[in-house]
Amino acid sequence: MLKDKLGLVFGVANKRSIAWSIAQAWHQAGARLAFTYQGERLKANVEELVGTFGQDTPIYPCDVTRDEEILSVFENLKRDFGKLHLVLHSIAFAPREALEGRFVNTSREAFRIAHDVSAYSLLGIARAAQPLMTDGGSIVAMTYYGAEKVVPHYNVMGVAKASLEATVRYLAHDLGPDKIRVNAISAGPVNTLAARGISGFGEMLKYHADHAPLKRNVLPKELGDTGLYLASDMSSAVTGEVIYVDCGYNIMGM
Ligand code: NAD
Ligand code: 0WE
Repeated sequence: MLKDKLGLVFGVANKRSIAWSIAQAWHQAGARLAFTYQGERLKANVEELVGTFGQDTPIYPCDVTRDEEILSVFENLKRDFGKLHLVLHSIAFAPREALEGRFVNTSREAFRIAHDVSAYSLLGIARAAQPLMTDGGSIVAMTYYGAEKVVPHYNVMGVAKASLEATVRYLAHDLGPDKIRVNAISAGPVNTLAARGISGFGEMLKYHADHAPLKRNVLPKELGDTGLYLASDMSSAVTGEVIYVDCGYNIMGM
């Protein structure tokens, strides 16, 4: 379904990363992929994972808070691939203390960091990707229900995800004439590195499974399948959307 497509994946930290689930789906559908990693600490992990994709899989360092690192990724990609069809943005961060205390106590600095890493980065990446997406393309970002309803302790991340979702819509409008689609997947809770840093995450998974219509949690493979749909021509008239892949949790009123 993605034969001859070239893709770039942001946000693989380890094998549990949502980015890795979607990258596997894209790879199995025939796409050729490149990856970024956040810092030296994660380089070996990403190298080992992409080793299974063959030797010609480029990997580049990229801390998305640094403009010059985003630009350098796309300079390298221009040299290695020449063009680009698919981008996955699967990145979020807020300082830990902002996810623990009361929302009202969020500092200016924690607010800035959460929005810079989790929302602005999509815009910075989309701007740098656009000149390489000469055949059109698909940009996919990851979001969470805390963007629109209050999830206790998600705090400033919820506000940053609301910004990310609005950024998806404004980018979809702006890049639509270039045949570039921009969408987000709103995933139910998944036990990843980012999630395991949250106290009480185990109870959250159980609560979600108990209250979702399907009475279970989302599987990584199911996020991969939706990522594949959004990357492929199966979704050729879909842009600016937030697609819920949460076993139906978001439809419930009580
Ligand atoms: P993860 O820890 O595997 O992935 C988060 C990634 O963000 C990591 O690869 C990390 O390196 C990267 N990152 C953080 N700061 C960065 C920076 N400054 N520069 C570059 N990269 C940076 O966790 P995950 O759960 O796979 O998270 C991926 C995405 O999915 C996030 O946007 C998250 O909000 C979203 N999401 C997660 C869940 C969940 O329950 N796990 C649910 C819905 C949405
Ligand atoms: O987007 C996320 C989590 C993103 C995240 C995780 C961390 C942990 C370590 C962002 N920043 C940090 N900073 C750290 O220092 N999710 C959707 C998973 C998640 O996190 C929650 C959730 C859910 C769900 C936090 C509180 C309540 C629910």
